[in-house]
Amino acid sequence: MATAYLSLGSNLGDRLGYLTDAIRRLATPHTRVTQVSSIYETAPWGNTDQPSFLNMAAAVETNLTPDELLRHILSVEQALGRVRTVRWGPRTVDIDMLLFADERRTTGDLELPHPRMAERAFVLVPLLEIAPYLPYGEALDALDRTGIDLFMEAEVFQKRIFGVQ
Ligand code: GSY
Repeated sequence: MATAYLSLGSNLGDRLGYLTDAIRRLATPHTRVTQVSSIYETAPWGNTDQPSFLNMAAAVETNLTPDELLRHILSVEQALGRVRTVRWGPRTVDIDMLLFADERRTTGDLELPHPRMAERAFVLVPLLEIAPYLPYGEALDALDRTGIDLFMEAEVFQKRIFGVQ
């Protein structure tokens, strides 16, 4: 089993509904969602002329390979109506694989660690909430966190996804 960390975002339609559905669909017999972060409302980065995002992070334990997990992620995005048209444009749901165990890759469709994760506070704030031991604290300290607001605490979101435990 390997642990992978994912970043999720949505800025179209029922944003919270898309994130909830995405987490439920990520969970399968081969992939267990072990942690979810709080949800943050974040100002758009890149193309700023689009609605604000809800962003979160999740940890999964999986017996898939990185490429198989990527295919699973893409199938969840597609099931939720993600259409990859405008680069950095609005999306129902976006799921990025940030880390997969100690895997390092600098070429191909899947680069690991995600090549731009250390530049984005909307990725690192939720990621370090669930995994404060990851070596990205200094990177986050150097970033501007303006426009990142708590939207829903992790415990409340967990109950929404999995029911009361
Ligand atoms: O890179 C993921 C999609 N995305 C986001 C996002 O998830 N959050 C914020 N705040 N801005 C973004 N710009 C893009 S593209």
